Amino acid sequence: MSKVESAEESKFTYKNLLDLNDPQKAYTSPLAVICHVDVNAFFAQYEQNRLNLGPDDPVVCLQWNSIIAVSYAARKFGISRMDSLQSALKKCPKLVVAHTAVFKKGEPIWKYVDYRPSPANHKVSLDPYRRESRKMMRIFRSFCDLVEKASVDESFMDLGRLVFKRMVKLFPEIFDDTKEWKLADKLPLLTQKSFGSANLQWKGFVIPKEDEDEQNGPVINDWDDVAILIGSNLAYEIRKKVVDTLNYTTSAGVGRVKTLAKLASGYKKPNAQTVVRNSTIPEFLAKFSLHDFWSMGGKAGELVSSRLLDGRLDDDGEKSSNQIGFIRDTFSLKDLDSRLDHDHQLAERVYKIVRGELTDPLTARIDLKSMTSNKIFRGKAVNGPNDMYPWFDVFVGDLVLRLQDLDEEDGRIRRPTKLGLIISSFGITRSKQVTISPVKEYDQITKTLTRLSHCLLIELGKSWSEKSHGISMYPCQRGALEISGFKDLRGFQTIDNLMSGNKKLKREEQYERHKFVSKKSAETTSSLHYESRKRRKQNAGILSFLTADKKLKHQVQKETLDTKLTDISMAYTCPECGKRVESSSILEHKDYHLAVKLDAELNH
Ligand code: DCP
Ligand code: CA
Repeated sequence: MSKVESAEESKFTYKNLLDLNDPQKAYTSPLAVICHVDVNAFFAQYEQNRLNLGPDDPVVCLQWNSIIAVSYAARKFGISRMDSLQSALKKCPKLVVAHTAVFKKGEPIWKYVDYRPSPANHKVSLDPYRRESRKMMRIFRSFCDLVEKASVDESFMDLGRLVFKRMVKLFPEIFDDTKEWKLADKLPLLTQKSFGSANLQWKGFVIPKEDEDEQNGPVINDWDDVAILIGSNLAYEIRKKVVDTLNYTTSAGVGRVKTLAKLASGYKKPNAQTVVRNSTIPEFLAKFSLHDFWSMGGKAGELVSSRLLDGRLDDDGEKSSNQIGFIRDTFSLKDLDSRLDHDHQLAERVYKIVRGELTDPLTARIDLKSMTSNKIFRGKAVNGPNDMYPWFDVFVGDLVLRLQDLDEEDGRIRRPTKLGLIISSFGITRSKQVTISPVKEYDQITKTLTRLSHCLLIELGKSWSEKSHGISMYPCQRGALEISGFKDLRGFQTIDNLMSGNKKLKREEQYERHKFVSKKSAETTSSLHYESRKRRKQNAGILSFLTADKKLKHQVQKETLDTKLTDISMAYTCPECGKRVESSSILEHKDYHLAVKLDAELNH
């Protein structure tokens, strides 16, 4: 058991401890405990599980010709992401090569195929991994009230509340009923006796102090060590739950701030955790160089390196030279400020990073903003709209499957109110967006998105030729559909519901509500500008009605709405040719105009 070697009084106050119990404040407390969890060789582990293989089977995950994940068993053969498939197979002939799932051109579902898919006819699907990632998030959230998803396989957790509860329970002397305390009072002194009765064991690799005797284990000086120790137990329990329920090994880091937790989780891999006590922050940071901090890559990192490290950047000596310690011991905050061109924010960040005191908050659930399905095309693979349409089937299928997944995740029904098309050709990227009514049913979303993507393509083609000074949109180098502006339809009366009760309301009318706007200028484009001013006003009414949350109001307004829409559709006059068109034929009529235009454009 750890030895307690406390000073005469604790460094920490009741406020420091109580702050742990408040998600808004916990990360600022010197007793804070942040955990970072990272799945080992994530995609490769997924494939290993899918193929019923074990951790000793060398597995790589392949995307076309590139290895994108390497299992730890395969790493033993010296295989890395940098290897070509051929060189990896040379290093390990028994290598299990699992290609990611793919969509086939023209098909709206992804599959694992038993042949090597080609990029000309397929699009990679990362859906299986995203799904697993969400399952993991659910586990994390079942433990912890504040989880930040940092990437598909990395999350931060603020263990504050959990640590607080355990600490108060295991150390009843902290809130002793017979004693009064104020927020600013120091916590009671930690004794060997009370530590002994708490019966806590460290979990994982605890970064040792220079003079620490490894046999007796890490020494406990104060309550911050107890907090981190409890954090090491919690991290272990969470990781155990992940491996027991989903069969993924992970690595974790536990420390006072996010930067420390993140560096610590990468310190020992696979299937391990590293624990950094506040008293070992300098020893721990000495093992890293400035570039290892993810916020110190790129331009900021270059500036900091060149201004603070001068000649200390030779590759081999990099780590042993203890860059972090050098910066910490050499520059005051004022020095940093003047060396970094008086960028106060950067100077302060560097000052705190090298001390392990950069108290960044965790960003809880970032609500879904947009979803994109994307494909890079090679050569002349997409040389006109007809080459693009089958990819739209893929994009729409991909997006709808992902919406379906989201629905299953938490019972919310998130539906997009915007569809965007993004095309890149010859270094130019242009996009076009359309507003859509949120529709609940998957087959209806599929049809709406498919139809509108075709229209967007034609619209974008037009503005492309107007604005791109002779640079053709075809062959396209990249195409993407993006849905955004999500609305949660739970409890809302949607257009779908209204329509199902009234056979007169067809999808044609729904189509009428789409308004095309260019993403940048929000201009309404001409040929697809079918709505009259009056009509748009009425539609605005429909939308505000849809967002009202009162059932009674729905009932009352439903009839008026139905009448309005029927009236409108009866009175439709085509702005292109001036013909009056029956409601049941509006869509076909518009398709006719689009086809004529498209034909004219293609044969231009
Ligand atoms: N990934 C990718 N292409 C990259 C990097 C990563 O497709 N250039 C995917 C595959 C990885 C997953 O993201 O499995 C997670 O990336 P990590 O960087 O966390 O790498 P791994 O999880 O594969 O390995 P490690 O155990 O080192 O974290
Ligand atoms: Ca990982």
